Amino acid sequence: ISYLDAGESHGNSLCAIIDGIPAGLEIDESFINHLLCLRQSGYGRGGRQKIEKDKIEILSGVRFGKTIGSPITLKIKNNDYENWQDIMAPFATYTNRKQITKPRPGHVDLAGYLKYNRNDLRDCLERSSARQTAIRVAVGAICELCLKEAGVEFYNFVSAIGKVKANVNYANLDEIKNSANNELFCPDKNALYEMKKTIDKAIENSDSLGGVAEVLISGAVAGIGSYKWDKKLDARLALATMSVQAIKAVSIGDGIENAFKYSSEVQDEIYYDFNSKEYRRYTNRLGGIEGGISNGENIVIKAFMKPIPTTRKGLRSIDVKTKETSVSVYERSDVCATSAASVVVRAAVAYEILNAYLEKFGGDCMSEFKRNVENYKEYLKTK
Ligand code: EPS
Repeated sequence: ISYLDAGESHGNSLCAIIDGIPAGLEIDESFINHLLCLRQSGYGRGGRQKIEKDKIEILSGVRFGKTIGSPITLKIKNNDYENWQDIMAPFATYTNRKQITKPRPGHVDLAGYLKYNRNDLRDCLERSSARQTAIRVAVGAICELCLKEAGVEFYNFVSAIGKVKANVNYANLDEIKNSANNELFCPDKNALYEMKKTIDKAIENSDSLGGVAEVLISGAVAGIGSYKWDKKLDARLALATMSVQAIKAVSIGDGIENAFKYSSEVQDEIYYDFNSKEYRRYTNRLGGIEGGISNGENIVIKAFMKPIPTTRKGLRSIDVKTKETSVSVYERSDVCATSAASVVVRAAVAYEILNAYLEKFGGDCMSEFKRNVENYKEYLKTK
């Protein structure tokens, strides 16, 4: 499958066209809208979320509630467009209202200004804004619906905000699932309290915070991915994760901590489960992928998010028109969006997992896809 998405943060709407989703997939709009709503929530979000109420509109590729094999067109309206039409409509008459000339360190402003030869930094920040992630979540939700039918489930949560780290029990899927009900999607209630306090402090100091957003995937069969460098599952998940705004590092399982340990403290030892007829591991420190191929354990992806670059107090910068030293411009912004990022990373990796599944199992239609997955699961029990 592939998709292309478009839309400016304060433009008319966000949209995407997805190609290659098998025919016959039942589209549960409420599931897509649930994930859109989850992405909009989270302690530390900014004023924009009070304006938007993201809701999916499907313009093509679905009839009587099911996909028909043709490209699926998705749209999410930007409510805020109403307040920006005079400068964001494609043929608006020129005015320098809200023109930006003082780039924010850490944002795309300056690099985009140089690359695309614009005069107004708004031309660059509009597309790179994390508003884009709303449509990505909708694409990921459709991928998830398809994978759900093959027994694959996705869970997103937050394991750190700034210096506050959560104690996560990866074996307790219920605890991880329930974390979606609290304000930061954190499975550790004690850490949640401290996380909120540290966000309050950032608000007080006109600063911002990042954190660690995680995704756990259960039910993925062993054998997804490949030896080949660009087909390796971990490489593809890393690409998807790093493409999410403000994510600056990624690990599969304990990838980062493992670099500082002995091998005996890292590798996941193997046993055979005679009941389920599966090869299992005593631990899952490698996050379910070995040699670029899934091993049947839960796949765990950790995304490390830097603090949002837009801060009320600003940072030293220059005015690109005058070259005079100045302070970066303040645009309304979130203080911490790590919980939102966990929903976005979930969507980004769902797309990659579905692609890897379709490569292995084929799938012009859902019945073919599911039959091939089931046959393979039976085969695995004979090994
Ligand atoms: C963003 C700036 C803010 C965020 C936005 C990402 O937008 P605005 O300037 O309209 O207040 O709220 O994120 C979203 C709109 C969203 O839906 O996640 C940025 O500069 O990246």
